[in-house]
Amino acid sequence: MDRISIYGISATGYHGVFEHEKRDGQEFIIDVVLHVDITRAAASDNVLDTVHYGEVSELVVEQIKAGPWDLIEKLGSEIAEAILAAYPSVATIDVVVHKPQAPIPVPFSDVTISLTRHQKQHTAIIALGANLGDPQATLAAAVQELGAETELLKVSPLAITKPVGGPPDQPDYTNQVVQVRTRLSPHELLDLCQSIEAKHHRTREVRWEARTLDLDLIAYDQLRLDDERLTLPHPRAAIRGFVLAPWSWMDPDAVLEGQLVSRLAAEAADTKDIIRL
Ligand code: A4P
Ligand code: MG
Repeated sequence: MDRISIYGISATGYHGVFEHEKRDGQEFIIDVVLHVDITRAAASDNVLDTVHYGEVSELVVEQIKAGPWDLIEKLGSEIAEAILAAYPSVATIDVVVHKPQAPIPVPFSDVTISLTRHQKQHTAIIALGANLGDPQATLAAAVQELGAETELLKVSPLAITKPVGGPPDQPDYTNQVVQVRTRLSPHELLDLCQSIEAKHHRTREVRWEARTLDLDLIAYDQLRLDDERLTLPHPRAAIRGFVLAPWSWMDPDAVLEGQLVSRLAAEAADTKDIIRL
């Protein structure tokens, strides 16, 4: 994995076991190494596609000034957790906390703690659909390809469904839903879905036209998100029987935004025409 490293971020903090440390403060110096995929930023040359090192440095200073805590172990851990929470694309972070003015009664040049923390695992629901080529073979390959990059937790039975929206006279769809566990961020998971679509010759000309493969990210933990590339949960999932029915077969207790998926499936207009294979 690629790395972004920032060394020597410093600020006054009030951490320490002794009262005078909490009263007078002293300098803390932090090094952070972010393990993050920078391929997309390298291609786009756009700062929005990477982790902004200026913002990370400000977050580190905020943590130095927070607390105070007794131990630099705690400070290091707080820094790691704050950065992982703010930047889901950071897979792993290394943090070094230096406390060169620590109250040590012999000459020394520095004291440090070093720690490494990983991004938490996330659970996501992905819906697959195809109505061109050999849909069943394509879905089987796509599920395998998802499984190579994430941990497949559940895979639904296949559903044969009538096309909803789009140009008339399309073939019936085959739809399926999977649940995965992953350390990928929502956008990295969308990138993965789109790279698998591309591999199966997905083209985009007319909205909701027939397609060799569509992979939609339906839900990612309980995350709500709306930017130019990604809306979560998927904005139409709650009314689409072709998503809800296979999802409810796979997981009868599944919930989408507080609503039971099986109940939403029963209410969706297209559910009555769905055949379970
Ligand atoms: N995008 C935003 N949020 C998401 C998300 N949560 N997951 C953006 C995936 N993509 C998301 O998607 C268009 C853009 O939406 C992407 O560039 C992405 O950045 P797309 O895959 O190019 O186009 P699409 O799938 O045709 O659009 P959309 O709006 O997702 O379509 P729907 O609403 O999912 O409908 N009938 C049956 N029976 N079975 C089907 O599978 N599928 C559709 C597509 C219509 N009718 C169908 C089926
Ligand atoms: Mg799609």
